[in-house]
Parts: sequence; structure tokens; C-alpha cells
Amino acid sequence: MSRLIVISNRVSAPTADQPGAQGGLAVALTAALREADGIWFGWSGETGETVAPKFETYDGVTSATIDLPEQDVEEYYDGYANRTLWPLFHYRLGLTEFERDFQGGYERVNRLFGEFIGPHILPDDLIWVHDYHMIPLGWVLRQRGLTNRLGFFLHIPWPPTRLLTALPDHRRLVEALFAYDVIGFQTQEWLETFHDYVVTQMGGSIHDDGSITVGGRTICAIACPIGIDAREFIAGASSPQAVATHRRMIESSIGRSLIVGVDRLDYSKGLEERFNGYQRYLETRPEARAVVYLLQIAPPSRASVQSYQDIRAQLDALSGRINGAFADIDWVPLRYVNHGYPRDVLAGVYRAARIGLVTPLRDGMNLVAKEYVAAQDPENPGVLILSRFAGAATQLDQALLVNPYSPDDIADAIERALAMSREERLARWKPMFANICNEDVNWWREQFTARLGGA
Ligand code: ADQ
Repeated sequence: MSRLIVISNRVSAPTADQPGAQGGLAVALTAALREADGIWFGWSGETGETVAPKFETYDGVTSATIDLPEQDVEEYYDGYANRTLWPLFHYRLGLTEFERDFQGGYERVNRLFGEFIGPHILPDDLIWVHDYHMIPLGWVLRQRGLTNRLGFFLHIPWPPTRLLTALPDHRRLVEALFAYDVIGFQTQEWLETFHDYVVTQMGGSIHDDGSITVGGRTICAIACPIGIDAREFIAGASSPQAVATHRRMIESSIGRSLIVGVDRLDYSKGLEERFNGYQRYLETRPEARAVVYLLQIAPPSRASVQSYQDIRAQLDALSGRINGAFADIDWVPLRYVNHGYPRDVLAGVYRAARIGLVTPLRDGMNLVAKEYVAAQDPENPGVLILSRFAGAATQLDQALLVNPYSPDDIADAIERALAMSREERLARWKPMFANICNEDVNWWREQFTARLGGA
């Protein structure tokens, strides 16, 4: 059996400092790394001079991290990854910053990773690189003479060709992907937009078996949607902490229906539009006031980037305006919370919520939608309202699908969800639940690694 080497910007394998599992991806990859005696490489999150990777083996899994100089963090992570690629790949050309220094920093850090990781790779290792931070890494490793099987998975959308061509040197970025043997996207839609680029910009051809040839090099590109660790999440939903949270939520709701949103505070998640949709609901259905409330949990992320500071300030103002306009002496329409919670607490919150409101403007997948479905009471499930522009909408098509830009669409869906019979709720929930159990995170990992292993 080959070893598996995972490389991503940050490592979320458990360590002595942080022993708990940190989300589905960590759980799935950790299990695979343990079985395959592998290593997970990434940035430590610290700034400092880059020296040899720091190895740590905890509970059978080895992680290896490097520090990065401050300038590299600014140009590679804050810069090219989060100010250029993230907004562009989420269709936000207006928020995209094009700085040559960012691109330089991005390529420099990818070379640095190659330099530090390269010597630790054995000839038979399977290498799996993750996400937009690391696109050129495969190419860097090939330059170093590596002939291993190399895979890449993109967790975010692939943008339409005409958007992508706004990126200076877009072709250089895409060409780097051809150093991999297998590349994976979350959905068929992103795979097809990638095909479009390859055909129209590179003169490549797509074969019946899904492989792609450009200039004599053939690679395999697949759609492979990520799932959650359904079994772990379902078990978590009946843990003591979840049950206590559920009780606390029901008590504090005093008979009102809870609508819940849980997101990183990010402009791609459509929070402003969601608040506007909720406001439209309150405005147009005065009789519904005081019988619902929205709990939005949104811990800040990427706070050093201006566009994230801006969205945070806008949401602070908007949530204040909504509460100012609609609150009563014994009712607050919007509880807006800016910090994270342990997964079992989230599970209890999801279960207490009559509606899961998941309305990103664009999202590679969106795991919150899947977690909401997993946490429901099988006898009396709530309703998922889901953006059609989330990758998850292709699998969770029994949700109430909405256009997240339309406040009326969101308001109508809230009304419909609150009035929905138990029978219809069950009929919608059951196939979604089956999907998240069948196509869970282990299924995703096996699909990808089977291709990577040459199947
Ligand atoms: P994200 O954009 O981070 O992921 P998402 O898929 O929703 O988005 O995952 C977020 C995770 O963080 C979920 O597991 C959620 O429970 C957790 N989380 C969010 N808010 C939290 C809070 N307040 N407290 C605790 N936990 C919280 C990127 C892509 C997605 C893709 C994933 C995985 O943008 O489209 O689904 O990677 O590929």
C-alpha cells in the first residue's frame, strides 16, 4: 500500500495541543493518513523564518508544518489567495485585487513548500494537494523531478472562462494544473466550466472517459462532491452536549420558531442578502412577527483583509437596524452572534431549528447545509432553505431552493417552510438524509484516492 501525503495551506490533523477532530475533512483525511502511514504538510499559521518542517506524530498521524515569513503571508495568503483568487473564483470581480506582488508571493511560497516537502517524499507515495492556495505546487514538484501520482482537489467553485481571463497570467495558473494526474471539482458544473476554459483557451480536447488532453499531456478531471462525516455528526447530535443545547434553545425560544444560519463571516455566504430577505419577511407578514426569530452564528474570518472588515461593519449596522425596527419589549427578531461553537453544540442548535437558512451567493459545496440535515429529528425534521448557487444544491435538491439575491424569494421560502406539513417535511428530508449518509466524506475520499491510485 502506498503512503498518502496530504498538502494544504493549514493542517487540521489532531495534535497534542489540539487533540480533538477538527471538522469532517480533518476526520476523513486523518483516518486515511493513519491507515496509509502518511504525512499532512502545511503552513503552521505562524510567521517566522522558514526552516525545516516541524514534525509531530499524534495518535498515529504525522503532521509537518513550516512557518512563513511575514511578507510571504501578506502576499501569498492574505494577498493572492484571499484577495485575488477567492473573490474571483466566487464571481466577485469587483472585490478582486490584482497585484503583481501577490502573484510573486504566491509562486514563491509554492516553491518554498516544494523545497521543504520534496525531500520527504518517497517514490511510491500518492500525493494529494488541496485547494486554491496550492495550485502551482504540483508543477513545482514536477520541476524537482518527482514522478509520483499527483492529485489536486479544488474546494471552491471554478469560475466561468470570461471571468477567469480577467486574471493576469490566468493561463499560467491553469497550465500548472496539468502537472497533476487527477484533478477534482465539487460539482459537474465547475467541471464543465473548467472544460470550457481548456477547450476555448488552450485548444484542449475532452474525451468520452472524462480525461483531458492539452498539448500532448492527458490528465483525469472529475466531479467528486465532498460530504460530511455523517456518522460522527449524527452521533454528535444525540451527545449530552447537543441534548443540553437543544433543551436550552427550546426553552429560550418560548414557543417561537427558530431559523438558524451558521457561516464563516464571509461575503460569499450571502449574509447581507439573507438579512434583507428576513427583513422582507417581517415587513410583509406582520402577523408572523413575534412568532419567529433568526439566530445567525458568524465567527469572523480573514479579518486582516479589508473586504472582510467591510462586510462585518455592514452586518453590524444591518442587524442593528433590523432589531431597531422590529424588536418588541419581549422579542428580538435577530440574534447575531460573532463566535464559533463546538460541533456538538452546533448539532443541538441545528436540531432545535425549524428552518436551516443557507443562502451563499456562491459556494463550492457548503457543509453547513449537510450538517443541518444530519442533525434533524427523524420523526419531526425541519426544513432546509438552500441557495441554488451552492454546490450542495445538486445533491440536496429536495431543499427549498432559492435565489439568494432575491429578498422576496427568501421571504416566500420562510413562509412556506413554516407552514409545511410534517408529511412534506419528512418526504423532503428522507432522500437528503440518505444522500448525506451515502455520499459522506469517506465516500468522497475513496472516490478521489481510487482515481489517484490509478483505478
Ligand atoms: P467554508 O467556506 O469554510 O469551506 P463550509 O463548507 O460551510 O464553508 O464549512 C464550514 C465548516 O465550519 C462547517 O463544518 C461548519 O460547521 C463550521 N462552522 C461554520 N461556522 C461555525 C461556527 N460559528 N462555529 C463552529 N463551526 C462553524 C470551504 C468551501 C465550501 C466547502 C468546504 C469543504 O468554501 O464550499 O464545502 O470548503 O470543501
